[in-house]
Amino acid sequence: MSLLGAAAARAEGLVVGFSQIGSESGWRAAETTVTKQDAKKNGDTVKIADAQQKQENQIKAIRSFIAQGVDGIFLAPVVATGWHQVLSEARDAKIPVILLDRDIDPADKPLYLTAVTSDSVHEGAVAGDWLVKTVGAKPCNVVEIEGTVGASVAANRKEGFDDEVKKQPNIKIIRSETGDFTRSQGKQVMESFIKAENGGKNICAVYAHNDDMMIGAIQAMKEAGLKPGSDILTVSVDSVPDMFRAMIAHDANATVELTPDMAGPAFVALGAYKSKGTVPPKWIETKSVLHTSADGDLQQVLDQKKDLGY
Ligand code: GYE
Repeated sequence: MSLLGAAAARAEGLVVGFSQIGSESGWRAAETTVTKQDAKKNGDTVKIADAQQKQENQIKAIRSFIAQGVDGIFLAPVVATGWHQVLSEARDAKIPVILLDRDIDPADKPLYLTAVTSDSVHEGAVAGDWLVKTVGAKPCNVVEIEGTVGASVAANRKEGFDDEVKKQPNIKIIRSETGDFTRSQGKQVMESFIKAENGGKNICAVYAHNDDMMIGAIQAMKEAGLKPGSDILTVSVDSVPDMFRAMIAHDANATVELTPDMAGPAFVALGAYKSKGTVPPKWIETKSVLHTSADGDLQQVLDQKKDLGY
């Protein structure tokens, strides 16, 4: 059955436990909001446990959801490893687990029903391709602000970007450090890059694994007297409203969009599985779209974001 068909037959009144990572980014906050909206719209109940970025809190939340006998568990895994034990407990309790927005160790694939995520290697490649096309043959030193260490999306966005820019010998990634997906750490990391690279004069572009870190980096560039978006090019991932505002103000150049509505397809898949035994595909992929400051429709796209939990 197609997922749309499954949507029509969606079972109502599901009780779902959602182990959410935290609220490290604007995208994450929107995902939480839209999950609550999805549940409400369809007569389901979602219990959200905020793990404050700690895997141990996620493990505790999952155990508590198992004890409560929920119909299903949504898990946004902060890191990729260390899930085997607790997901085996969910399987033994016959409670289906659906991953949202990040992946886990491939060896643990049998322990979840499906994963609703974007292709984060592709997102990195889209960002890299934009940079390659934008700088052409000009020499370009790139600094990279990485996401949370151990998170699948950080490793994948790095890999996709690296592979793409490797094709152009004039582009070099000169520094790479984690900013843990937060604005404040993105700013700090950029400050240290600027200091280490001749007041920023050696830097041609910044790649950040999410927009929030880039917004922090934009702040750091401005405070150092640099013009983000022209002195230093920017490309990041998420497409949060503040990044659209930054692009409209010409402080930023490009962002790869991913939807914060990962729970919508997860509810559909869980409903069809619970009511009819329909086994969903192992991966439900959401789309990634590039937006740049040269687009003519930034304001319209920004206005539409209100429907996405932003
Ligand atoms: O891009 C970032 C967030 O896992 C896809 O996590 C998600 C990422 C998102 O903190 O902003």
